[in-house]
Amino acid sequence: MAKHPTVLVLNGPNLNMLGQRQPEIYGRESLDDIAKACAAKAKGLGLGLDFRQSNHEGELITWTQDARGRHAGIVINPAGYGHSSIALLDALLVSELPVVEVHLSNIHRREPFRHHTYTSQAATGIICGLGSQGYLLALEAMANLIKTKKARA
Ligand code: CA2
Repeated sequence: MAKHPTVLVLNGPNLNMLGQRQPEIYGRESLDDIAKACAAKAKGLGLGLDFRQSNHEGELITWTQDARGRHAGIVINPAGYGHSSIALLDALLVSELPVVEVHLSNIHRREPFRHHTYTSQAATGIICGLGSQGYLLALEAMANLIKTKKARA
């Protein structure tokens, strides 16, 4: 593992469109803006960061599988796959890493089909409705989870 523990931040389908459509729901920032804010936050927390996005379920699953032994935790905005993918849930469980799930919007104030996510079953915590700040809060929570895990080991 690298000198600093690293966190894998995964972003699911369509999040590459952030800032270009539906700003009233998802805000005006691009995913690149969020990646930069996460990099600064991770640095301040003494963490390394690997920030990725894919529109492909299989790619997200492979990255999740590969995280074991390489990363200390996973922050994930599974986007639409959170509501549909048992395979992504299985990969998160197989990773045996601490997981924090993030959603930009408050999924509980939206359509009923967004209220449930399979992936949250693998998550220690979920943050939703706070826009891009949710990613930064998730990194803070992850830093604590990693520290606590080390203290217990
Ligand atoms: O609120 C979130 O972060 C979501 O994970 C975003 C997903 C949605 O399916 C989840 O229910 C909640 C959608 C991501 C789509 O992102 C877009 C960004 C800009 C324009 C259009 C879609």
